Amino acid sequence: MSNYRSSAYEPLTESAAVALVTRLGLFEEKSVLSCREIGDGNLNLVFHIVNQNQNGIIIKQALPYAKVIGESWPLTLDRARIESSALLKQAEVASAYVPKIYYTDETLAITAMEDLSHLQIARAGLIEGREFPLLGRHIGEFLGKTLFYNSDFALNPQAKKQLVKQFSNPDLCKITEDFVFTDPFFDYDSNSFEEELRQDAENIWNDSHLKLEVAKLKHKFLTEAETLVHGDLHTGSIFASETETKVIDPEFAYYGPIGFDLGHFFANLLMNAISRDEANQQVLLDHIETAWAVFEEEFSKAWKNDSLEAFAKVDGYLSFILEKAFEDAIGFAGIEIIRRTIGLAHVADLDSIEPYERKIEAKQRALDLGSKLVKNRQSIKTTADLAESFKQVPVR
Ligand code: SR1
Ligand code: MG
Repeated sequence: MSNYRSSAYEPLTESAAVALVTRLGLFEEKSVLSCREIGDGNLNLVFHIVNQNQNGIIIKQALPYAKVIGESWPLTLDRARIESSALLKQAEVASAYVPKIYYTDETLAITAMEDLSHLQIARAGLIEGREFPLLGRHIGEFLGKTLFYNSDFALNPQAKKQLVKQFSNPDLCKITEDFVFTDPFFDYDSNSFEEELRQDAENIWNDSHLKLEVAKLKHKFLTEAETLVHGDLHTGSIFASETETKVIDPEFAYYGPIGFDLGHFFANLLMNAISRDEANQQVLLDHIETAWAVFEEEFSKAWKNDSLEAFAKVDGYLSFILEKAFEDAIGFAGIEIIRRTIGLAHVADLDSIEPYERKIEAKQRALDLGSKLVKNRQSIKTTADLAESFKQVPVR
């Protein structure tokens, strides 16, 4: 992997992307290359370049503004550095679960990485009804390893604080602070929802118990620099197949609460479950159960083998950390479900439900579930309790 600083930033075109990979020698000489811009996310350009044998490379380039909002929302290009650095840190302990990086350029805000087009974005596959049998296991292992080995439990205090500095990510954290933790809980213009949900949204805005609990969870996001989190681990940030899982797009990475990524992963599986008939929901709840069990197993194994913390062997300390992570995860999951339903950025799992009346009912159920998870997180102690809470939220 090589790292460069060009003299000036400019957004790439498809032909400029081809010229770049040719100049870098990322394909064999005389390759016949074709390129398509395939970015369908909110923030970046993504170029898929393939040769005559269909071997490919991805070039991802950060834009200086949020594509989903428009040029009026400027965003630092530094997130390209954050993303490639996070992928490299994650690869140190969980290389099977992240794309390989071939090249980065901080000024052009570019990362060249492994083409994963033999896999499918998990959200799209789950919407089609695919099961991805190893998804929960793989995400549990990825999180158990990356969240432990980048925490104070595995690092010396100076090294950890260097990483906190390296992964200081104010612009992307601000997006989360606003669009995840704040705006959906007030009558703000950035929110977006069907008129039929207005009463439900108003109920949320007027629910002072819910708002107090959201405030506490936001405070955790703002202040608890426990470990290097992915920061946006929804099912659109995961490529999967029957046998492989790769976590992409860690541009929101920063030092945050251990439960944050777990909560977002759980939430996105629960929203997919809500979109399905009851008979097809269990597979999502099973993924949640497996992800947590494998996370707990990996984190505990690493704690026992590799903890540098003097108190690591004190009875009850590991359980305290895991219980806190689980409770936080449930709360973060609830907030993610609410913001994906009435906030700025939605998920196709809910938005694509047909007919329209069923979509509205599913979204009402999502809002009820989200509120319940935030408010009752202290009494939801296990993934079985979470599954029960899910099942007990009726379709209205
Ligand atoms: C303004 S960006 C909206 C959302 O897209 C990203 O994937 C994050 O989830 C962010 O909250
Ligand atoms: Mg993303």
